[in-house]
Amino acid sequence: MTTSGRTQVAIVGAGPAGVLLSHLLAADGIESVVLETRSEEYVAGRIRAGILEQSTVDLLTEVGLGERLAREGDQHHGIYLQWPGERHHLDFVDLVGRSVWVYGQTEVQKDLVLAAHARQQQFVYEISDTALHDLESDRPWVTWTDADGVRHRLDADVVVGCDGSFGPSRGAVPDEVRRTWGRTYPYSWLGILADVAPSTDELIYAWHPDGFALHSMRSSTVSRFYLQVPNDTDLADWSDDRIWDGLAARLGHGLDGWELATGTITDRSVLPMRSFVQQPMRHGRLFLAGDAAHLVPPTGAKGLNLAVADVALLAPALAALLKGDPALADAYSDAALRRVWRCTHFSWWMTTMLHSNDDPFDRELQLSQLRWVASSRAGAAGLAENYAGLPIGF
Ligand code: RFL
Ligand code: PHB
Repeated sequence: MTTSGRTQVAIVGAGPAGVLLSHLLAADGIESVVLETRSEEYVAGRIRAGILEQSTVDLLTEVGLGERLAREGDQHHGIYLQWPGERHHLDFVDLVGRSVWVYGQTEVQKDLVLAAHARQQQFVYEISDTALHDLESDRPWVTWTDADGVRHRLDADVVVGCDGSFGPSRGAVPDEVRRTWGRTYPYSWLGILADVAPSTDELIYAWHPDGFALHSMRSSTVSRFYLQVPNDTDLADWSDDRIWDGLAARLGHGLDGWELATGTITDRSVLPMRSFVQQPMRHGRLFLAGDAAHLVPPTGAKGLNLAVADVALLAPALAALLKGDPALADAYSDAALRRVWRCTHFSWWMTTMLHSNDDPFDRELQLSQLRWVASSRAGAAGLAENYAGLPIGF
């Protein structure tokens, strides 16, 4: 048996891109249904990004999602850049007049889902076999199987693929239309979450011959750390002691009396590092947003912010399209890709500057680059402008 329904916008994926898009569309009086393979609890519990750009915070605040963020988020004026024997602070506010916020993606997702429930947003969780149909017509449709094995069909005016890097949407653009670029880096991140107060007031990005390390945080009692590890690293090879010793060495325990405090590790995982872009971000009545269209390595803290920027452009474009004006929808892909490529370059640049390898020539170039960024106002301002984020309309 197949049940059928109809909506204006069918959104595939209930990550931040999908749920924020449904929020922005609802504010414009546009109805949507959000379809998701995972359970609501699984999506809410995923540990991911930690840094919000100024324009992300501004947008969330403007659309009524900024209350807890203002209360619990932690505004950071900059970051520390470090290599053995030296730690330098870059003050983004001084350099470019913008700042960033520490507020986990988990918290953003909670705020989005609470607001979605309050407006009685229709979600369908735990679906399988999602398939997109007739995308080149004015009446595209989506099918899936629910948790009880029942097939469903949803007709829409527009389908938006917010289904991340493993969803079906990007592959629904025909091969002769889409163009892709990608890079897999020769290292991964081992990420941990620990019950310990941060040992720093702002994030530390550390170059070290043993590999990159990052000291981030989630709150005054929870810290987040990452270590560069080889691809295919087995977590079983990394005992708690090995993780803490690696972090202490790379983050400069003992440098000018600085100490790394340790605590109970509550989550650990190994993350591959990839860059990927697919364009165009629109084909017929299918639009792509967020990780469905592009991936960046996390060193620039851009993935979530790019997803937010995409839907900030897409929501008004779809609202206009559904009212008969296609101009913004026609311009969406080019407008979004301008920022996507800027962030793709910045994330690649931060990644290749900070991750060590065995090539002595690369090592000297990296150290020279780091010294330049830390000592030249022009170098520091370039990093600050990209990290704190360009305005949505850039
Ligand atoms: P998501 O969050 O992956 O959501 C996609 C959703 O689509 C669902 N899905 C399907 N639904 C229906 N049918 C199907 N066939 C489907 N297939 C998949 C998935 O289950 C999922 O729920 O993509 P979205 O919304 O585009 O959001 C992107 C962000 O999640 C991502 O870019 C960031 O997390 C990246 N990222 C960071 N971004 C930042 O801006 N700042 C950071 O500090 C930062 N740190 C990070 C990160 C990502 C990380 N990981 C785990 C990759 C740190 C890490 C460790
Ligand atoms: C995080 O806190 O998870 C985080 C922060 C900065 C990054 C990547 C991840 O560049």
